[in-house]
Amino acid sequence: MTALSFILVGMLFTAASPFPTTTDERNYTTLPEPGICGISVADRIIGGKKTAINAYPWAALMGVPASASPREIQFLCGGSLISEQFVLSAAHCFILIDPDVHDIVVRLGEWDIESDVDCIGIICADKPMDFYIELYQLHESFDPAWNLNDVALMKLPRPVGFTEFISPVCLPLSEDLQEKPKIGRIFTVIGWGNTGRVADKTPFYGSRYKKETRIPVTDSETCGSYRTISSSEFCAENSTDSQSCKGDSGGPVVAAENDGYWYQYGIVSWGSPCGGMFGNGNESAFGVFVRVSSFLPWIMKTMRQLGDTSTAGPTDVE
Ligand code: 4AZ
Repeated sequence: MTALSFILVGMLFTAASPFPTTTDERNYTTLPEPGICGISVADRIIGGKKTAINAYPWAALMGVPASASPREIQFLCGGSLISEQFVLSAAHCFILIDPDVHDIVVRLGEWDIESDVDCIGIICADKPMDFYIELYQLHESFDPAWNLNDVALMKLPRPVGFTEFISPVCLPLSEDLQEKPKIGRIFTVIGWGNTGRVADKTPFYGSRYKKETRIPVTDSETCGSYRTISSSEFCAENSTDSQSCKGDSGGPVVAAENDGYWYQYGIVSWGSPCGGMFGNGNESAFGVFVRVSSFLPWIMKTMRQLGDTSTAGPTDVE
């Protein structure tokens, strides 16, 4: 999404429901434990910032069949695998979809969109897997005008088996991981969004390779020129060289914790025009990210409502 072209004066927004003070363990049973989730090699390919071929195996792409050639997929957004059957993304990704289009595709296990089997040297990944989404849910309070509560969940048609190239990210379920991210903390954002490098583009999408970049958390004022930043969002990025961009929306913002596992703290939502207002890289840059910890109750409730068939127990629909 490009920058919202209006300015908010003096309005305050109600945040999504705060996290409950008592933690209901039962809610968490459908999400994987650290060790099942959060496994990634952390080495980076310096320079191009392409990820390693097996890094961040939860990174997903979301798209629709391309109208010009329906056997190809027009990717629209990123997402993240959070369990065997659920992919987290941004709600605004779905308003980009033509109402006549009913086929939404999630791709897992991708690295290079342009090649069938991805290899770096002699190391090759499994082929990516495409799933048609049966069910998805946008946050009930998603506000498309202001991009508030910009969260969505998609349910895969069947549980996906985890591999070296497809496995979930952990969510910050323990209370110590739910604090507001500290200013200056470095997160990693992952996606196939625009890079400005024409040579790396695909015909339909921003970057052909899965990419990562490191972004610092900044104070909310940095992002406050369009509208007030809600407490269920956080503000990050301060340089046009290292930021999320069009096509990264819905994708994960992650960090490795002391336990060695990777946790998802943010979802790419919106921000200043990437590359700067005039594309010369000189203006200030900012990105606004959905704060995942503000939406844990919603994620858990929605997983149950959509029916989490990856657990043995009966589905507890509210
Ligand atoms: C976009 O257009 C977009 N750097 C996403 C993130 C940011 C800017 C734009 C923030 O989807």
